[in-house]
Amino acid sequence: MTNSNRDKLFSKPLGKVPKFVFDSSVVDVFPDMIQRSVPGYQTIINLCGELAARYVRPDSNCYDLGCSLGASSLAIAQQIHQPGVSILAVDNSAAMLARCETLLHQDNTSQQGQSPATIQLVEGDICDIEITNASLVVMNFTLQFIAIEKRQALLEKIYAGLNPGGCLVISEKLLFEPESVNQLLSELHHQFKSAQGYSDLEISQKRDSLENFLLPETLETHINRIKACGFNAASPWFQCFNFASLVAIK
Ligand code: GEK
Repeated sequence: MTNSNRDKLFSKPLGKVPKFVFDSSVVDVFPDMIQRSVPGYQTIINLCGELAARYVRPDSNCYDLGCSLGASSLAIAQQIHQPGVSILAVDNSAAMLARCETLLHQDNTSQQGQSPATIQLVEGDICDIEITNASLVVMNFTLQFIAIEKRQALLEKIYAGLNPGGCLVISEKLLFEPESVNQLLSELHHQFKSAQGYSDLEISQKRDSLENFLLPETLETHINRIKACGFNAASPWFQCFNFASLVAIK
């Protein structure tokens, strides 16, 4: 995931800011954009590898839902030593998957394919794909882009496709109550982005672009939904400002 171009997509005044899309201009800067926008991103990706080491079983599937450039899939693959494991990396952006394929090929060459797991790229909507025989499902910063009314059905499908003892990771931007706390954590996130070199103009235009597209919910809403699907246990394991990662075990 190196050689990323610097994200300057929102650096010039855009007038009416267009709705965010995962197109080739985003793909070109994506690793830089996500590292400088999501506090704790790399920690969360690394943890997916640790969880893979614990939960992935031989002859099972892992799903990376909203895989973008495959960061989570690679972290998972590096920790898998069992035979017969397929990692299905799913995204509905053709531009993302095309770049992901190139990066996976480079990684495979540089690391000489050390993992016995295979990574298969699947172009599709995560709400439409089948999930079967899964020992690990990760959804890092993707559920937030799914229409709220589709989230329960998606979680139920994941639950049904996980084998007993299987693990689900959901990482999201969160909403907080009361509004005073939400405001504080948003401001701390803003401060984080400033410290990463984003100008106030970039931060505010990006926020406008994501308005009504990235739809955060409270931690309580996420936990209640996860439990309503039947998961035995669910807990946040990481939080930095208004970003968190949750783990749930079937
Ligand atoms: C990472 N997980 O680097 N079906 C499939 N993919 C979707 C859908 C959908 N309905 N909606 C959005 N996406 C990655 C980062 S980025 C997060 C995930 C971010 C895809 C979209 O194309 C994009 O690649 C990804 O979800 C979200 O750990 O940009 O903030």
